[in-house]
Amino acid sequence: MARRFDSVAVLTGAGISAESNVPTFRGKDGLWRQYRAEELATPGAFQRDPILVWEWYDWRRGLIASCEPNAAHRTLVDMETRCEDFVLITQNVDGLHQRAGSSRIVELHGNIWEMRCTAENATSENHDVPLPQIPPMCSCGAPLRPHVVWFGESLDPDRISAAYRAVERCQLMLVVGTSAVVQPAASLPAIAKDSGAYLIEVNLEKTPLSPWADEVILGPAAEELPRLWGRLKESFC
Ligand code: BJW
Repeated sequence: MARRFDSVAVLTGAGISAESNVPTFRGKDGLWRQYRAEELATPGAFQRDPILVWEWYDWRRGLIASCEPNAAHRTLVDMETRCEDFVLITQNVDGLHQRAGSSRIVELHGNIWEMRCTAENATSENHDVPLPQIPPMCSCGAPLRPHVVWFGESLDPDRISAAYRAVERCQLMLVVGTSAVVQPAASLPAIAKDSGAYLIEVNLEKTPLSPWADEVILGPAAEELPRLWGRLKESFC
């Protein structure tokens, strides 16, 4: 590859953690009991039935706690180490990028290991698995909620601004393991492309983003990302 990339942005979704055995949202394993994410990851669902929603998160926290980062997560650590202007934007809440060793991360949809008081909005870290009490309660007496972004909720303005800045200036954007249907994250690659970036998508299947990509690599991220890195290394930063 003759191009040189001094600035790199990466967008990841649930597919990058699939080979760590974290279920994706929209795949065949994307259902918990009979529910889809769209039915549980909403403020309305939490208002109607906080116990049901917390049971879902408790189940996911238990699963994620037993999972390890995979070769795709580790490849992104290598890229970050090699490149001064590197931003990893993730929609994932599982914390596996941090556990792999990534540090320049924008967590667009929050983190499953953080909770927020529904009365005072104070946030706290919590790694209890399983949760001793559902719903977990704040010391002020109000229920806690997961500190994540649900459908219909706004993303943290500082985080989405950081993501926009990264995609507007990057020369290379990698999009890994996302169905590219959930906004505003799904629009980030198009912004990068419009700003002149070279766009590479890695996914098991084509997505609405694929027609815009300069390269679409079909295959599992834990195999394809290390292979892609082997090819890109010389063009990096
Ligand atoms: C592999 C693989 C392997 C598998 N290797 N690949 C504009 C138009 C229309 C609607 C909207 C709009 N703007 C906003 C909206 C509304 C809504 C939205 O986008 N709806 C769409 C569904 C249409 N967006 C919002 O509400 C957002 N808020 C917002 O925009 O506020 C302002 C506003 C509100 C309302 C109206 C207008 C403006 C908030 C979105 C929050 C999303 N939250 C969740 C839950 C987070 C907490 C939690 O985890 O519990 O985020 S939903 C869920 O989807 C989660 C994910 O981060 C997100 C994306 O999913 P992802 O990562 O792409 O996973 P999958 O499962 O979909 O895909 C996996 C992919 O991996 C697949 O492609 C596989 O092929 C692939 N794969 N194995 C490589 N081994």
